Amino acid sequence: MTRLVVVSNRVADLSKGSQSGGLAVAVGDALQERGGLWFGWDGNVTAQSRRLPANVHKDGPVTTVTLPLTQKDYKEYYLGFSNSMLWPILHYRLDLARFNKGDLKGYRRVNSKFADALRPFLKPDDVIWVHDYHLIPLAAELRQRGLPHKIGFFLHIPFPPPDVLAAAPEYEWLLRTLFSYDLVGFQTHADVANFERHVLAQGGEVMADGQVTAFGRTIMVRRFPIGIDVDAFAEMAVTREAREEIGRLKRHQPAGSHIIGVDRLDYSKGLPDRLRAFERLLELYPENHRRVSFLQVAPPTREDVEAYADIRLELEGLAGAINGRFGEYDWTPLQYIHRNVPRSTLAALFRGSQVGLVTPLRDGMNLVAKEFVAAQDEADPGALVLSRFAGAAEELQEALVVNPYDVDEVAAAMQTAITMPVEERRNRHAALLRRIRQYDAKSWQDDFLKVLDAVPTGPAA
Ligand code: ADQ
Repeated sequence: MTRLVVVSNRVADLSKGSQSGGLAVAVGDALQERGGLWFGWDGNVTAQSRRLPANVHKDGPVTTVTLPLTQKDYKEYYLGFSNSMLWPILHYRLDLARFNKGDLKGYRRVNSKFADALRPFLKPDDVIWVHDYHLIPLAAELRQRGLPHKIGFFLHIPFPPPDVLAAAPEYEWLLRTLFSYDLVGFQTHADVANFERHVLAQGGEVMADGQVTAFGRTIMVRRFPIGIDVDAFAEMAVTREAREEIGRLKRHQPAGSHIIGVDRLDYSKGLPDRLRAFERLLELYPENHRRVSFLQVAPPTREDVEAYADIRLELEGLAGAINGRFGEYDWTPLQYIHRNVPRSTLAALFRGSQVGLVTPLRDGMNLVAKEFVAAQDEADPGALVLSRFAGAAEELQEALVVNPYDVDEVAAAMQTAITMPVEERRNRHAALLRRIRQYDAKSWQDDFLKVLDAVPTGPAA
């Protein structure tokens, strides 16, 4: 089997095992199995502008190679083009996108630096798997250096239609660079369909078997909905420590039903609308007073980007207003935690809650929805309220699927979830559990790598 090289903006700590989520679980297994190399930013920002040597760390069959970013790279590539331009545009938030020519230069510069730094570590037969919006032009940079490797790309976040993405500066260049890959993977059918619209608008061709031709090159394009390690997450929810956590939750918040939300504090996650929907629940269905409590865990993220500071203030204001209006000396309707929480605690909190509230305005997939399902007690499961704009809604149709912008609809779905008979909860949960098992983290990475291994490499664009 050929060696796997994973490239992503950040490199996860594989030694943390089940404590790490997302990408670490999903690609960690493949790296361990095939042997491989994980390359990316080490998370440090240096004052020096001269290039520092990469840190190389070998742990069994896996080598990690990481680099710091300079202040300028951090500002332009990371905070600027990646997170103040691409992230909002790819989440359909043109109103929040901030364009700056210097940022675009920085984005190109860091992709070029990554290609230079990665090159000496590559062996002729390596298969390269690049992740996410920070690194869209990386394959084009590698091809410019004459590298003939098989290269796949997976986009973890949504891919919007031409009318939206065309607002990105150098939009055609960005699209063209995707054609330097051999395989491009998206989370959903909707994302693949959007990509095909771009291709047709460029005069390209879309074939029935997933092959797509444009800019003189044919590549494979497919959906690979990312999943979780269901058993590992479920196990975390039933340990002795987890049972104690659930006991504590119930003692401190003895209300009858617990609603839980867990998201990075990102404007794409729809948190202000979610809090307003909870307020509507208390207005429209007063029987929930003293009986329902809502815990929102929202750790800080990208606080150096302006739009993120704004949402924090908005959320704190809303949380205070709701508790001020409805709270009693012995009932706090809403708890808001602005911190990271160990994943084992999250698993316990999911299991101890009757309603999982996952209402992003836009999300590539949303793994929290799948984790909530995995953590439930099959005999007495909680119900999932899920935004139709989360990629997960394509698969998780047995959830209560809602429009997150319509706070009355979300409040009504919460009420349905709170009052749902156990039989219906069991049926819905069994169907959801089947779905998340059908295509889990392992199937996702196996499937992507199987398709990447099988695609022919075309001539470099
Ligand atoms: P994210 O936007 O980060 O990921 P998500 O898929 O929900 O969103 O994954 C978040 C992960 O972080 C989950 O595993 C969750 O348990 C964990 N987490 C959240 N809050 C936490 C807290 N307070 N403490 C500890 N852990 C916490 C991006 C895309 C998604 C896509 C994933 C994977 O935006 O759409 O599903 O990548 O492709």
